[in-house]
Amino acid sequence: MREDGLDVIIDKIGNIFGLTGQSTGKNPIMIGSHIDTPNNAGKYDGPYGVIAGLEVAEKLRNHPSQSRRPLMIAAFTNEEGVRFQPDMMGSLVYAGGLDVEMALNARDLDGAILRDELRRIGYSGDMTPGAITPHAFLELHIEQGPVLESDNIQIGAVEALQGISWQRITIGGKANHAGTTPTRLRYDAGLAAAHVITFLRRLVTEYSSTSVATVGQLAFKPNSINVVPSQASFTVDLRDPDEFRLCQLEQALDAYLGRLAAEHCVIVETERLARFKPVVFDRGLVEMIVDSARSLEYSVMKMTSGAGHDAQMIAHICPSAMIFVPSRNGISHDPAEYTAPGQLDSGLDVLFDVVLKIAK
Ligand code: HGY
Ligand code: MN
Ligand code: MN
Repeated sequence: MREDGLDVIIDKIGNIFGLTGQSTGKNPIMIGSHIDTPNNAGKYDGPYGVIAGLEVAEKLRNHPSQSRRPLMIAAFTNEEGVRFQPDMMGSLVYAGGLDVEMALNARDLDGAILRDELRRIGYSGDMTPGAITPHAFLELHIEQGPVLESDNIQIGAVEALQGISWQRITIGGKANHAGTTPTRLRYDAGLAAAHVITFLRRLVTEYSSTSVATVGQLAFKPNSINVVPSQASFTVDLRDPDEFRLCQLEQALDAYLGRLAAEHCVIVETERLARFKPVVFDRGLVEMIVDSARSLEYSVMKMTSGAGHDAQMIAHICPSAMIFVPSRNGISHDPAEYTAPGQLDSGLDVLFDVVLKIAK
């Protein structure tokens, strides 16, 4: 950002912003995404939207109709929420959905505190999160799913984003010898966890085709080959585009955990890690994206995002929308994540055209 001559400011949660042309004194058009990833993931999810912002700033700098609005390129902190929860943390704090001091107290599984880690890497900034209200927010992002590729569509005009519920479940059983303990005398936390995982798949399969459930992280204690697990700690990620259905999934899981505790004589504790309602993006911006794609002769479709994004948070403080480009084989959050250069360019073309429209 500095090499491109942007004024760089860092806020208290480590969000990185590059500003141009703020002399007009108007609220900026914000373009951005995130530069963090899950462990062992791809290289497009996030960085594509930030680098595209730099490209737009570059193209606008030399553009005859110099943007009549400042640009604010954003790289939000900890969008993935893999190390510190909740996810979309930087944009959530920026949008006023989470107190910055509370967020800075987040701890990772090794006990490291976010506040100290930001200081250690030199991104504990001074700017108050939310101090600059964007005029509009656009996030260019890979789809991370199979829809655009399978429908052979070049651009996604994202009109909505599904709700997300994250929790950590800790099941307490009783450690005992793997050889001498008869089955009927076991309080096996590992077995109980396995029941929850298969219950969740049954739940979403039987309940609704739009619901998904994921247990992505699981750890046993004492985690020894010859000891019945005394503890199983795992995460549950529930999603659905409809808030009512998402609540029903959460309640069904809660009721199941109550029955499980009784039947297996184990202790079940839950900790909420993140909870975001579905979001509908700004209709006017979505139509602009459709019009720009069509005028650039790209095929385009409106769609709902299955993944969480920073736009989900910034939508609470200004008109926001997203532009998707296809993901090869619908793969993401994996090193196999890939989008071809021509596809990346088409997304940038549409983003630039929409920014010009908004600036006018
Ligand atoms: O979990 C998500 O959907 C996003 O990638 N953080
Ligand atoms: Mn992302
Ligand atoms: Mn991601």
